[in-house]
Amino acid sequence: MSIEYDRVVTTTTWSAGPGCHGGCGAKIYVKDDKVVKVEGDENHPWNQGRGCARLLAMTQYMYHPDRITHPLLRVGSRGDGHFKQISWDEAYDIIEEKFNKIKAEYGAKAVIFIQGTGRDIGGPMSLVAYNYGSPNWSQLGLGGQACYGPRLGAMSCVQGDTSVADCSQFFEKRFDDPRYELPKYIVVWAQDPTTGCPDGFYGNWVVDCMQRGSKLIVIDPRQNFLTSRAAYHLELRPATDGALVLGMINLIIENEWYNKEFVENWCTGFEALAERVKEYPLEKVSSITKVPKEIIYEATKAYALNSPGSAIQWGLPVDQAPDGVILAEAINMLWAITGNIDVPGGNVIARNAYHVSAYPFDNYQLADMFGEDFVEQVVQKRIGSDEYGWLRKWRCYIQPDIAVQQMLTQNPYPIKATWIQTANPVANAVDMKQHYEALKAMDFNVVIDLFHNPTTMSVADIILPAATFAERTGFRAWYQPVQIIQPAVQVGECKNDWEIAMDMAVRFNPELKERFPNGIADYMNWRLEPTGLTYNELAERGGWKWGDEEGTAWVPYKRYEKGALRADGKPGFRTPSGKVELKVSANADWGATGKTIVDPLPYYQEPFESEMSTPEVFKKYPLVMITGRRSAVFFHSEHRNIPWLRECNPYPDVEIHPDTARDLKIENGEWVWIENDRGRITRKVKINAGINPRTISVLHGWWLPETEGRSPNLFSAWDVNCNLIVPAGAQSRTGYGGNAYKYTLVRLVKMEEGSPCDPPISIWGRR
Ligand SMILES: Nc1nc2c(c(=O)[nH]1)N[C@H]1C(S)=C(S)[C@@H](COP(=O)(O)OP(=O)(O)OC[C@H]3O[C@@H](n4cnc5c(=O)[nH]c(N)nc54)[C@H](O)[C@@H]3O)O[C@H]1N2
Ligand SMILES: Nc1nc2c(c(=O)[nH]1)N[C@H]1C(S)=C(S)[C@@H](COP(=O)(O)OP(=O)(O)OC[C@H]3O[C@@H](n4cnc5c(=O)[nH]c(N)nc54)[C@H](O)[C@@H]3O)O[C@H]1N2
Ligand SMILES: [Mo]
Repeated sequence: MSIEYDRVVTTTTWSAGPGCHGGCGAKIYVKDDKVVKVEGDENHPWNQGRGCARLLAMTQYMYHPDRITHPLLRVGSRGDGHFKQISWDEAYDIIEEKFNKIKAEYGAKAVIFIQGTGRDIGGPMSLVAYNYGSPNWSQLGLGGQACYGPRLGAMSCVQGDTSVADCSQFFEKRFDDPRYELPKYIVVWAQDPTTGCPDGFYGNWVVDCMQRGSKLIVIDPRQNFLTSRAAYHLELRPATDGALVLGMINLIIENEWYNKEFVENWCTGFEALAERVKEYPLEKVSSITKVPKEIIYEATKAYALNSPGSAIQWGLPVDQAPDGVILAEAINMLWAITGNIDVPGGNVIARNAYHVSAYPFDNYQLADMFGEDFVEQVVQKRIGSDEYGWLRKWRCYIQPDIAVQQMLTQNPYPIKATWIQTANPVANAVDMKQHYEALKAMDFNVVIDLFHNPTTMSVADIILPAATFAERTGFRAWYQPVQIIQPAVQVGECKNDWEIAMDMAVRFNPELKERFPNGIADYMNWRLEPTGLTYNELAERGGWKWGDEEGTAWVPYKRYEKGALRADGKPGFRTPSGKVELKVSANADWGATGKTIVDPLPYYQEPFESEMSTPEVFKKYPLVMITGRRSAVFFHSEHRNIPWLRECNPYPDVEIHPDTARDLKIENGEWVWIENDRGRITRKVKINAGINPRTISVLHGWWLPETEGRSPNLFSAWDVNCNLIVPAGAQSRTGYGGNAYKYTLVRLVKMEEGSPCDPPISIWGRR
């Protein structure tokens, strides 16, 4: 398509727009100060010109008639949809007054700061929280904090560092770098990378590797683009990955397919692990997982005998398995005993270049900014920290399942207000009704968003309009490279999230103004300091800097031999023993209060509700519902209002196998109820032979922006959103991981005429 434009701005996608975890280089075409087209930047080493549907639809997103472009104050009662436009100063005054009143009466910890997924909000949001004085911030509603946190924590305990599949992403010349070797096999474990590009990993890198010769082993209960091209597809019963991995480790040890040199020199606890996995012989594992024995055997052998030099790339269902942390530890051990840590084509250690991070402060930086006492207070007072050792030691979030209970009971101390920035908990939280009630119980909720949604409509008292990535400055530091976000245009009065955070942080702590007199410009330069460049200097050199100084912690490979990983500069790993721990000493610390005891060796835990653990419930609800596999056109609850994107997936549907449809006498395209004891939702049937007959799959995050937003309808969220029937309650012993996102038991019921969304209103013809 040829378009007229007067300038092109190159930038990095992170935060509002595509929604994702970012990283792509993008080109923004501007005409008369309006964006007319957005596409991938062909010069950017990350995505090399490619761009997803959500990036291409940016113009519809930015200039959508429903976009909120001014601060809004609720004027009617909550839920009736009446808001009035106010100025930024008025909005800030009201928030300052309300928050300070709460602080005076209940203490600053009575305000919870709530973010959504891995956008760039962690740093700025913690800036507001800590300058206000509250230790409490988190992803409220993300039961068990079950998104990447469990995997990151598990790796930090087992090997002291994060690893990712080596797709050459640590080299600027990418596949052409002479140090690089292609993975022989890539095990894609519970991930659909080409759809989601999650967690700093550009999914199409897997395809790039396949095109160059890597073979795939995919572990997924549903067929997709990658399973159809895999050498082995292990179509397991959902949430039984824990049994599978222990069975694989057992096979590898039994057959001596492991890497003796690496195990002897760099691991501890091998004998204990070998003993434990004997409890998982092939026969048993096959009967738990429903994967045929031969396939488990052959796939394990292919991976092990092509190692070192094969990689595992894993996804969200690992965290969301019944004990996500333990499963993640076990998978980490699998790549360790095969010698795949930090070798070309293996699971390469992933440190941020120059250790720059846009994300939360570590305790050292916190102490520098607020003093040791404050750090101690943050760590001790954080909700859930007396129960779970991890919250004190490792991650700075509060435990979200305990937090929602505390909002409802006001025990052990009152929670009175929330600050919600980049999150839509009423449409995304596990057991959304409970979260809706908890937020309604608050005296005051601030929401910073771009559109109305079920959360803004039902609980927001003030809404602040956020800018898209195309309208703002920022930087992205997630592995490689360190790169900046540059504004192309301004839309309405929308503001950069970082600026909003800094504005409020300064109001709560005027001293911050002395430290950062130029606001976020100074703040960013402070964060970017280790690169030796300022924001403006990065802009001048094209927008990014690649860290490639041999011998540093951020340059591969075999850093454990070079002494590049540990603070003391000695060879080895950043664990207490200096080795990869196959019997995990850190697990003992997680339950340091004595409330939780965590086994140092991996084990399998059956879902709390399943055909094996609760056969009577299974009789009533014989289908396993997988929720939230990613859709390329939606990001969580977003984009249902973007015509180009909604057209690709117009209805909230449910994928079911043809045999299941036949048994239930259900036709393709028919509307059905999906129900369990928690309630029921409605969906349109989409028959898919690529899903197991006893499993159904639905997308999460659904609401219908074209329907009535005011309570009680709330954009039909109560009718179509699966989190109404996904139960809450973290089951993982560490407080991290778990929840039935991928294995809720349900049944399908044929619907009588006149469903609440039969047919939903077509939105692309509306305006
Ligand atoms: N059933 C089920 N539920 C799930 C999941 C699942 O697999 N199944 N996945 C879970 C997971 S892994 C996660 S991480 C959570 C995600 O949960 P959330 O991150 O809360 O999900 P979003 O729907 O993307 O909500 C983000 C909100 O922030 C707004 N927003 C987007 N970008 C920006 C920005 O840059 N600034 C501001 N101020 N606002 C912005 C959007 O308009 C939207 O309203 O959902 C969880 N929920
Ligand atoms: N377009 C788009 N991209 C996204 C998001 C989005 O909403 N939209 N969300 C982002 C976020 S916050 C996250 S956390 C990531 C998540 O993205 P991923 O890590 O890829 O996770 P999912 O999409 O939940 O599931 C991946 C695959 O696991 C399979 N699966 C389901 N249950 C099981 C199981 O029990 N075992 C195994 N082995 N496989 C299972 C599903 O069928 C699916 O193919 O995506 C991110 N990227
Ligand atoms: Mo996530």
